[in-house]
Amino acid sequence: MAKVTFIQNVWFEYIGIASISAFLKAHGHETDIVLGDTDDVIKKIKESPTDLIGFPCMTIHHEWVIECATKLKESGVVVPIIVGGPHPTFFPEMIEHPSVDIICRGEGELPMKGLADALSSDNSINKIKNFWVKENGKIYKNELGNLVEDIDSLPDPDRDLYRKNKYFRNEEYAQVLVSRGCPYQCSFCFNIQFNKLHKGHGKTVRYRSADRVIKEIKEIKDKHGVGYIQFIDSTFNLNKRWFLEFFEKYKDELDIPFTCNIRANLCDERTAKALADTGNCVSVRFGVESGNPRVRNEILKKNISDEQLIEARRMYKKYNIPVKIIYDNSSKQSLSKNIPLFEVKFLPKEYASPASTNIYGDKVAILLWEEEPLAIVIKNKKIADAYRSFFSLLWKTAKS
Ligand code: B12
Ligand code: SF4
Repeated sequence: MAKVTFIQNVWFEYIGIASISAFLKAHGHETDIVLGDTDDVIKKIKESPTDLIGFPCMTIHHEWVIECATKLKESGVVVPIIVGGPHPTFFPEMIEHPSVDIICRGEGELPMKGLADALSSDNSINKIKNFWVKENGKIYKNELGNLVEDIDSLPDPDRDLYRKNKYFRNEEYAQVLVSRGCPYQCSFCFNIQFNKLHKGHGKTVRYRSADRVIKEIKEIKDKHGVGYIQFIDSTFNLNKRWFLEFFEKYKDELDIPFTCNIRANLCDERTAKALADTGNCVSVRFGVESGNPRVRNEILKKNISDEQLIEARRMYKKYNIPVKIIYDNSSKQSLSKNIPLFEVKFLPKEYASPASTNIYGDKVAILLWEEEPLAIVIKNKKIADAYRSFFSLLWKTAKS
């Protein structure tokens, strides 16, 4: 048995980490999580020693992850440090940093079990798929394994991991994931690169069964008193048959308010009615990204027309379901000009988040908050690095 401790400075329940934790526990390992800034982390790791330290890492966090890993090593921590999540998936060269021992590309459940098994039996760790491993100065760049084909075979996310902490204990809402993957090719989203990376490694779009999700929601309601669900799947209405079956069951078996993310071009009367019939749909969210159809479709490759957005909005209005849209602040004028059905409240510029910014090596799509949106593809690594630091700074400033 090995003990794995996850570390993050974001006070948020990550479903990916909760899923890895559940898988490790199901295979006899122990898990823990430490949340806080670097000093808290060092103190807590010293108080409660572990066999392996794991950091989840989005691009926006990569500088902090390196800083914290470095300070952990400097403080005398000798257990391996592994980093997983979107950033090392697309920037595996993160392994070159002296404080990082292993990086994980793509899904983490199976490889983390392999690593925990190896650590508890003193077996070699340098052949585990999805990992790049540094050992005695040499880097082993292992190939990707297949994506988990049947995601129902994974245990439900380990909510106790976070909810044993008093910060999360009384949290009334929970995020729930019903699927993995998206087949669309929006240029600013990680899915296009994720799908390319996993070509030949199994189906990227996968669903849990409707019954399994209903069971999970009942359990978190009973065990953790959850009274509000946010479905975090990027595109909930991809599979119409699944969607209709799921909400039919939701209507019959659950009485909990929820929100979900959908794609406007996939909306129709039946699916809007199915949501309304549950009596619990608080709102749906969809990505408009830009009010300017040229920016939306030619640059961001969203592939959704103004007419489809307007029709989706009309449909939800008919069924009394509020719509929240995701768009870039800069498109204020073109949004209200082209898509008059939306009643939009704009946040001041200071609140704009770099949500529409994604940096994957030379495949960068950045929206700047100008009067008119400006999308740039950066091929030069130095400029990409500068933008990365800029957005990281923006995030730090927003936090403080
Ligand atoms: C839900 C979500 C959120 C939620 C919560 C995050 C959460 N619960 O995980 C919220 C709303 C908070 C959020 C916020 C943001 N998000 Co977000 N989010 C997502 C979303 C839609 C789903 C995440 C998820 O649960 N996936 C399913 C699980 C199973 O997969 P996973 O998280 O990737 O984890 C697996 C692997 O990555 C790996 N893994 C992950 N961590 C680790 C750690 C170790 C040690 C190992 C071995 C493996 C490993 O194993 C996991 C299990 O297989 C993703 C897109 C997506 N579909 O994944 C974007 C995504 C992760 N978000 C993204 C971004 C940009 C953000 C924001 C920066 C947006 C903003 N400007 O505010 C903020 C950051 C806030 C913060 N300070 O952390 C980007 C990240 C891109 C990048 N290059 O880093 C993504 C990929 C979407 C995109 N635009 O392309 N997000
Ligand atoms: S539809 Fe949403 S999740 Fe799918 S590729 Fe586009 S932005 Fe990403």
